[in-house]
Amino acid sequence: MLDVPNDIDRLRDIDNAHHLHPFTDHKALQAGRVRVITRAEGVWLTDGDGNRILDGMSGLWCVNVGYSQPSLVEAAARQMSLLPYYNTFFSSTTAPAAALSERLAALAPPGLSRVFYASSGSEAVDSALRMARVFWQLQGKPGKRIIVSREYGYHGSTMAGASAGGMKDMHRQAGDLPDFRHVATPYTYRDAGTLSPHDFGLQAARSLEALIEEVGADRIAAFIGEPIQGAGGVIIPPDSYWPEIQRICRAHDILLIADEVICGFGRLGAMFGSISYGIEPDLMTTAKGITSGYIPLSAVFVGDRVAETFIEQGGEFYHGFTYSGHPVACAVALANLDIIEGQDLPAAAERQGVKLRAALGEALAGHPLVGEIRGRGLIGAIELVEDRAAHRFFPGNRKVGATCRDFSFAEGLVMRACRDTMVFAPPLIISDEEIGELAARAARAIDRTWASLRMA
Ligand code: PXG
Repeated sequence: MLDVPNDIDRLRDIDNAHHLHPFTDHKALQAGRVRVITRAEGVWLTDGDGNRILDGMSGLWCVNVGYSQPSLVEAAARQMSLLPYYNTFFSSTTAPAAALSERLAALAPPGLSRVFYASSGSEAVDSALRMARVFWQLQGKPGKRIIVSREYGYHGSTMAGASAGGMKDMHRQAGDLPDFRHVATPYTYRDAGTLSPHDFGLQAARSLEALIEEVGADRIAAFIGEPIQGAGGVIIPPDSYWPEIQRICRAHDILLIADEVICGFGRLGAMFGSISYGIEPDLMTTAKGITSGYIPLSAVFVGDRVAETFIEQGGEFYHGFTYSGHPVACAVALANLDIIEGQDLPAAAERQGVKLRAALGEALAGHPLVGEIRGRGLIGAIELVEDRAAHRFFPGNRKVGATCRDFSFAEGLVMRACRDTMVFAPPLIISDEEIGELAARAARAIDRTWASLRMA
C-alpha cells in the first residue's frame, strides 16, 4: 500500500519524477518537498508525516460537506455497481442525471429551470460562453460575440476560461482568444478611496457601461462575474454593485452569467450567491460544491429565455462532453444535496461565518499587518498591508502572502494567499471549536509573518 507512512519518501520521488502539477513552478517544486496528503476527516487533513492540518480552504473551495461523509461514498458505490457509465448523448439519459436535474431546478434562483452538465468549472464556463454566442445567433444577432469579465475574475484554465479571467499572468503566458474584454473589479479596500462603498459599487459597475459605449451593445454577448470573486482574493462587492450590473445588462440586452463555481451550494449563506445578492442571471455556472469535490461534476443552469430559444429554434447544439451527466457523479451530487439541505448548511455557513469573523477580529485586533478582515458566509479574507491607514500594500517582491501561507502550514492550517490577501473558505460543517482553532492558527501565522518582516 502506497499510503502507509514509510512509503512517503518513495511517493515523493516518483511524484517528482513523473508528475507535473497544476499552477506550479516546476523547478521550485523539484527542489522542494511535495506535501503528501494521505487521508482526511471532517475539516482535518493528515499528511504523510502524520501532521493534522485544519483545511481552511475546503481543498480548493469545494469540500462543502467536509471530508468523511459515508453517504456520498455509498451513493458512488451503489451507482457504480448498477450502471458505472452511460452518456447523455443521442437521446439517452440515466436516472441520476434526470433526478439531479429536477432537484437542481427546484433549488435554483427563479427562472433557471434547466441544467447542462460537464465535469469541471472550466468546462461549465466554456459551455455557458458557447451557449451565449449561439443564443444570439438564434436571435438573429450573430454580431453579439464579445464576453466581458473583470480584473481578477477567475473563470478556469481552458483557453476560454483563461481569456475570460482577469489574471494578467495567465493572459501573458498562453495568449488570449479574441472577443474577450475586461472591466473594473469592485475591490473596495484597494480602490474606493474616499468614496462611500455604495458610490464605489456604482462606479465599479459603470465601468461596464463605459465599455458598452466604447464597443457597442450590438457586439457584446454576455457579462460573466462571480458574485464574490474567489481566487482573485475574495473581493466582496458593495451591495449597490450587482443591482447596477443587472440594470446595465438589461438596458443593453446583454446576457448576465453568474459564475458560482465557488459561491454555489451554500458558501455565502444561501444556496447560491445569486440568491444572496438578488442577481437574476441568464446562465449560472456551478461545480466544486455540487459534489463537495468527492467526484468531478459541473452544471450550467440555463435560464428560460436561453433554454426556450434553444428548444424552439435551435437545431442541434454542437457541444458536449463524454462525461456530461455522468451517472456516478450525479448520484454523488444527490447524496451531497441531501446533506446540504438536510443539515441546512447554507444557514450553518451564515452562522459560523459570523463567529469566524468575530474570532479573527478578536485574535488580530489592532495587528500592525492587518488592514482588513472581511467575509460573507464561510468565505473570507485578511488583507496584509504595509500601511493600514493608507491601505497601502507591500511591494510584490516581498512575497508577504506566500510567507504567511508557509507559516500557516507550519501552524497546521491551510490558508491560501492571493497576492498578500490571505483567503479562507472552510467546510460548511466546521464546529465552534474548530472556528476557534482556525482563528488562533491564522493569528499565529500572521504574528510569525510580522516577526519575519521585522527581522528582514
Ligand atoms: N470559475 C470559478 C469562479 C472558479 O473559482 C473555475 C471557474 C474553474 O473550475 P475548474 O473546476 O475548471 O478548476 C473556478 C476554479 C485557487 C483555485 O487556487 C481556484 C479555482 C481552481 C483552482 C485553484 O484559488 N477555481
